[in-house]
Amino acid sequence: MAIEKKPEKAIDEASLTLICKACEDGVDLSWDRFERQQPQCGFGLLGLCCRHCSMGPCNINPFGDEPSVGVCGANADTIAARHFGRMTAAGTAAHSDHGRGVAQTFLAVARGEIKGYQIKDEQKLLKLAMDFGIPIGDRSIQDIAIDVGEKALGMFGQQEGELPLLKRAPLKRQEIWRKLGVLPRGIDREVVEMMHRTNIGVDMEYHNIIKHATRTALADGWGGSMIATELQDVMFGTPMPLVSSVNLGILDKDTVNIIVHGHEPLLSEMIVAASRDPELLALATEKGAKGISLGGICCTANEILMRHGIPIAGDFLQQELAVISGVCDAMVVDVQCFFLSLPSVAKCYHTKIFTTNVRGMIEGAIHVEFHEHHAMETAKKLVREAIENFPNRKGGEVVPKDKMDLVAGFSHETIGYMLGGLFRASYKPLNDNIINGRIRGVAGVVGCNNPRMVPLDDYHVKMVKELIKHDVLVLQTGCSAIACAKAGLLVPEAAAKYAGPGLAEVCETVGIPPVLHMGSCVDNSRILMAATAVVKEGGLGDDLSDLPAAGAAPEWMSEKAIAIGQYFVASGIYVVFGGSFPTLGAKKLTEYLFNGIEKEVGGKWAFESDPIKAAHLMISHIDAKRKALGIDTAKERVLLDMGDRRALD
Ligand code: BF8
Ligand code: SF4
Repeated sequence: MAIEKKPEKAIDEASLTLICKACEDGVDLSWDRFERQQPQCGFGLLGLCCRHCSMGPCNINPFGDEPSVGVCGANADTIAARHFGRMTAAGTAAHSDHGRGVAQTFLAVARGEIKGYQIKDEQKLLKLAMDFGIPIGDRSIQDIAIDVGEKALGMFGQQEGELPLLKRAPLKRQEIWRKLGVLPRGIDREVVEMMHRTNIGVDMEYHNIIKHATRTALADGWGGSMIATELQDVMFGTPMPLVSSVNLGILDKDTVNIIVHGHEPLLSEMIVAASRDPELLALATEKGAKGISLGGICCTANEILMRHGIPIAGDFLQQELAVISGVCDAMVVDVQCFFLSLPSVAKCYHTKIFTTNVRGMIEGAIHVEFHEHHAMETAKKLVREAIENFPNRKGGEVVPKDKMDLVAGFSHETIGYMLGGLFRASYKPLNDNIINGRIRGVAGVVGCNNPRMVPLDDYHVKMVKELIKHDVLVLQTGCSAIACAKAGLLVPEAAAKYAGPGLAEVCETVGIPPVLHMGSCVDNSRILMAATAVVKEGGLGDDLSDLPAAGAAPEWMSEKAIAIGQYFVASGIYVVFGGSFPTLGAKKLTEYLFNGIEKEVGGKWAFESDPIKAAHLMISHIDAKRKALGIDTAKERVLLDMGDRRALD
């Protein structure tokens, strides 16, 4: 039985309309399944359940009574730390396997082995080559690209030394990592070692387990994820600011609607091209449709939004709602963050669910396997399938009216151009505005949705509004960016409406929103690069941990979020999570993650279930950093030169 109409499930009208329709149609949604899981296992929620061997499962009593240890003797801190370590490994593996796929395709493109992809951003390729120590001279782009591809692919299986992109971090940060012994040697190696250490009877000392979680997470943020972002930009183009729209109202009753959902842009880039193919457009007309509309869900959405302005249909928990509209003719998924429920939801309508990646199959879906060697062929096949399915709509479709404009496309390079001027990319104006206090600090707000957190998006939107109201510039990725876009925070006009006077002034002068969309979850590496650019610009300390900056994943649910949080903490950033936190039952471990670890890496974790309080934890941290930098009271300390003034005028 589906739930009754429960308006408290979402804050946007489009979702509410379709949640209501699901209810009328008797279709189960994630919120229904979540309710049926209640009460959830308290041991699991607190990180006190272990099933790493068949002497277990073992649970630890959270109230200090027996049992206080598992059969092997592992206590609460060991069990929760092992769990945390494995979550970090899984998250790192997900981002990095994505990165590996991109690197393999890139290398094949560079070698001329596959058609359909190209090298679009040569400048970025050359920059990457320099960071890899690859000679440029008068070598051809193709030769350089082959070396870059081989080097990138080699990072996954590298066994010794240090991953090369960690050299992008401020020198002081690199020294901290080196001294602690957490510089990752190779991406796969750290993931494998994390799995080894968390086996029964290996690493039982929670500091030591977390130390390796740090090494593993760094292999994600400054390794696998960064490779994914960089090579995708080289192949598909580095994003530039553009305008588009968001929410389920982007579906169009009169056109063929194709939703791409998942993470890797290798296929979705081709679907964008295929959806514009004249033959397929003619076929759509023949079938009675007025064209082909493409929309995205989750990070695939962010990828094709950032580079092509393709509208976003929704965030993580809107995936079922897109099908429930009755006008989604095909949903194409690749890897990560889709529900097994999709084919059963689709049964009530006409939607065809396609899986495309051998790593991500769903019972009941149609599998059309994607290989980059036949990328366009597969993309055209999928678009054709959607068109052929258009006449099969069952009637009773509901397309919500609600959609919102947004501006996206803020790579760390374009932030430099937007703020520094078209001919002189620079972070100086941003630094100056942080130093003079117009911008109080910078916050990265990222991550998922979670039916634990109702209404949908509420925590994201409340937190981000509170941050910008207090002059904190917000950088976003993932579903959090989609949530805030739906609420109208990603348009320049949001500055006057929601931002504090200092931030609003800067945004209005430059013409940017107070909330900048930086892409998908692997693109959190862009935030690392932006933060590094701020440090390197000068005037705000000499390490990432000196910056008046903080991070958050308000409605997180995926293991990927733990990996991201840990690499931000390990990079010196204060990170707040909402909803739940996976170690709360382990007191010493939690105290270490929330406090002790700061002495080692400069960053630390926090958990706060109230969005306003969480925003103020971040603001207090930002203020403490301002004080430490001596910029807490000084206003207008820095005199702008004429170039800066022109850039700001
Ligand atoms: O990788 S934010 S729900 S879509 S895990 Fe998934 Fe979470 Fe969305 Fe992007 Ni990221
Ligand atoms: Fe229990 Fe230890 Fe086995 Fe975990 S590893 S299930 S705590 S015996």
